[in-house]
Order: sequence, then C-alpha cells, then structure tokens
Amino acid sequence: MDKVRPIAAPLSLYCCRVEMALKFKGLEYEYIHEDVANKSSMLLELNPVHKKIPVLLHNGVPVNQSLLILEYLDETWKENPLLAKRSMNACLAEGEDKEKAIASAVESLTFIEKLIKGKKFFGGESIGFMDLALGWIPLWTSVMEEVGDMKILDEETFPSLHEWAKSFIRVPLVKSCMPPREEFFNYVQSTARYLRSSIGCEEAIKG
Ligand SMILES: N[C@@H](CCC(=O)N[C@@H](CS)C(=O)NCC(=O)O)C(=O)O
Repeated sequence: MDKVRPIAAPLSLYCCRVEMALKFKGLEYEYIHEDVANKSSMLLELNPVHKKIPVLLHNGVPVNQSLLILEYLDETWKENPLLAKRSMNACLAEGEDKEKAIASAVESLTFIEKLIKGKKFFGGESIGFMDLALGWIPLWTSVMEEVGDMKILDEETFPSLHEWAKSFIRVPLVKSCMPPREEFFNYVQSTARYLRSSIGCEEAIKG
C-alpha cells in the first residue's frame, strides 16, 4: 500500500492546503508534525533548498512546494480530480464522449474567461504567474482543435481570452520559448495517432 506522509504543521495554511487535498482525494496519510522554530534533520534533508513545510513523502520520495504537491496528488491519484481534464480527451474521443469532453473543456475556459475579462494580462498590464501558468492555452488549444476537428476556444464565446491569447503570444520572450506551430502540430498529431492505435481511445481518455 502507498505510504503517504505530509511533513507539516497545523498552523501553516500552506500545509492546510495540502491536507485539504489529501482529504478531498480520500487518501490515508500519516501526519508528521514539524516544528519550524526547531527544524528537524529530516526536513533539512528532504527540503534542503527552501527548508520549508509542507513536504509530502510518498513511499519515501519527497515532493516540495504546496501547489506542486497538489498537482502531484492529482496526477498520482485520479479520483476526485482537482484539475479539469485536458482538451486531449476531446481530441481523442468520438461521438457522445467527444461532446462531453468538449463541454468540460468549454466549462473550464468559461471560468478563465471571467478572470481575464477587462484585463490585458491576468496580473494586469504585464505578464505574471497566471499568464505563464496558462500560457499553453493559445498554441495547445488551436492545435488540438485542428487535430481533433473541433472548436473549443470560440472567439465569440471567449472574446477576452482571445484578446489575451493574441497579446500573450506577441510578447517577444513568449515567442522565443514557444515551439514552431508546424513542429508542434506534427508532434501532437503523431501522439494522438499513437494513443488512438496503441492503447485505444477508451484507455487514453481514462489516463
Ligand atoms: N511556497 C511554499 C511556502 C511554504 C512556507 O512558507 N512554509 C512556511 C510555514 S507556513 C515555513 O516552512 N516556514 C519556515 C521558514 O521559512 O523557515 C509552499 O507553497 O509550500
């Protein structure tokens, strides 16, 4: 059985974030109390860079940083997902499943549309954390739409997100880091073909 042990303290809200996720996922865990005023050698060894809690120990392997821990939990345990399913599902599925996956992707984008409305970037006038976190949307979505023969990021439904996407990909540093569209398209197309043929659509969607 998996051994899940958060090294944490009840008064740390970063730790509460992780504990909420563990409970939300329905995981059993063993809480290891840490006193940050007198840090344990275990904490210093497992988080030598920041020396902070929370640290999640999964079968002895440490994961640091509360938001990364949330992502790790979500990728490791699929039940009660914290993050919306990716649009790759809509691209791979067919028929009714495809419609459902598109509706789910559109629902997530509707939420994001509300956040960006009236702003140039998520943080205001210049790029911030959220812009980088969501910076995959413009290229990924447009390529998925083409490979999956579908429309997700419709300009009329998501005018603000469209404006943001245009401004974002025009920023020189963003441009310099993004892969060329054609190369990315070929990569996604061959990945989709591989997933459809080797593990079957059903499995790909679950995974
Ligand atoms: N970015 C970190 C922040 C964690 C953090 O600041 N933890 C505090 C407790 S609330 C800590 O360990 N402080 C000890 C120290 O700074 O030495 C996260 O999200 O996990």
